[in-house]
Amino acid sequence: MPSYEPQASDKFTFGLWTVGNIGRDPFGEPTRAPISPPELLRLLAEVGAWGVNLHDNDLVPIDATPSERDRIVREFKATLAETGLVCPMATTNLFSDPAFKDGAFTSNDARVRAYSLHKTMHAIDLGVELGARVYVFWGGREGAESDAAKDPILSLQRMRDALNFLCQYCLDQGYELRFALEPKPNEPRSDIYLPTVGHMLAFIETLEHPAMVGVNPEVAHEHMAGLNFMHAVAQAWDAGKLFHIDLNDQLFGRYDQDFRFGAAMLRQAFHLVRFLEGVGYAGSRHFDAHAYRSADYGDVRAFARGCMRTYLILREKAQQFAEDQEIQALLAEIHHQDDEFADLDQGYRRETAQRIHRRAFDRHALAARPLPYERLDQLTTELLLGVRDG
Ligand code: GCO
Ligand code: MN
Ligand code: MN
Repeated sequence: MPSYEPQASDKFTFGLWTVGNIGRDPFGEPTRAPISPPELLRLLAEVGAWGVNLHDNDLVPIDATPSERDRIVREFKATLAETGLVCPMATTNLFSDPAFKDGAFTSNDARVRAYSLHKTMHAIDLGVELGARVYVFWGGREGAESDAAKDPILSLQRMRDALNFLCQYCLDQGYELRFALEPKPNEPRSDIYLPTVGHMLAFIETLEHPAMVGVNPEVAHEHMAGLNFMHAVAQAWDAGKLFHIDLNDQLFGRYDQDFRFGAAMLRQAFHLVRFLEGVGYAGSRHFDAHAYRSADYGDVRAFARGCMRTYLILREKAQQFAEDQEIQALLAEIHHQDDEFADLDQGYRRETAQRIHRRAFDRHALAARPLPYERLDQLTTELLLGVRDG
């Protein structure tokens, strides 16, 4: 029986805000006492995580003085060194403080937009100081409840201006940082601009430094929109834009759940892991999830271990899928080689066009070709249920 112990090479990371979540929800007060960032690092090291990510204010309170900030950061760096954890990603909290009640970069108030740049530049400095190479932008409040209040074109322009400004700031400082934009369709706003991975990918191409900018897709966010997360990730990968990923779980049509990875839609999680491992995704596998509100810190540890363990079990299942002779024989049958059309993947050529233009096709023969997807999918189910183990 494999141990499913996480290794550094798995690049499993958690946000300070994930294991540090205190179980507050819109209807109820916290169920867990807060624990300090150094204690959270020790918890993460104990469960076997490789790294930690943070918002500026997960570590440094928003009202800290410069000398308090320096002391907190010094202590945190010492605990990183003590635990061996790395900090590969950082981000800005542009949603908690009431100043951001109408968003940050898209706020209708120019002073709020300027403050957002100020706060993000400081947070970028902090991230770089901690060794981050990816900087995430989640525009939680970049949206609206009333379309009478905010202009979507102007908001997109403001978002673009802010990202151009901050890309240029990083270039100016000589920071080697890549930006990963994280779409979400709603919550906490009624509608958030750039709601899905597809929207974000299109938007990135309108920036001044598109090569510096990619996406940070999150399972829960595409599920909230009723979309296939793996397909979104595949499109990001195809565009060379999968800079980071937020793993958690979420049922369609529910509130923003942030469940433990694989807790709700296991088949989707399997195909996602099979995809990531298949293409050789080499970035962080970041869990942006939190334990149930009913959990104590013992159960929070079980939650964190569970995220990683499920990923590793699904990775093994993906390997099994790739080695299963019956499954592979079915796949070979489905993707059978057709020599007459082998040149189709070389794109347009006049001869190919003329040949295909002239050729007669037997539609009935095409339609009669068997596609044993039922058998294939049932074998996948049985593999996941553990009844195909040799
Ligand atoms: C959410 C988001 C956030 C972001 C985080 C990092 O739904 O609240 O997923 O957790 O990922 O702010 O930018
Ligand atoms: Mn989320
Ligand atoms: Mn997220």
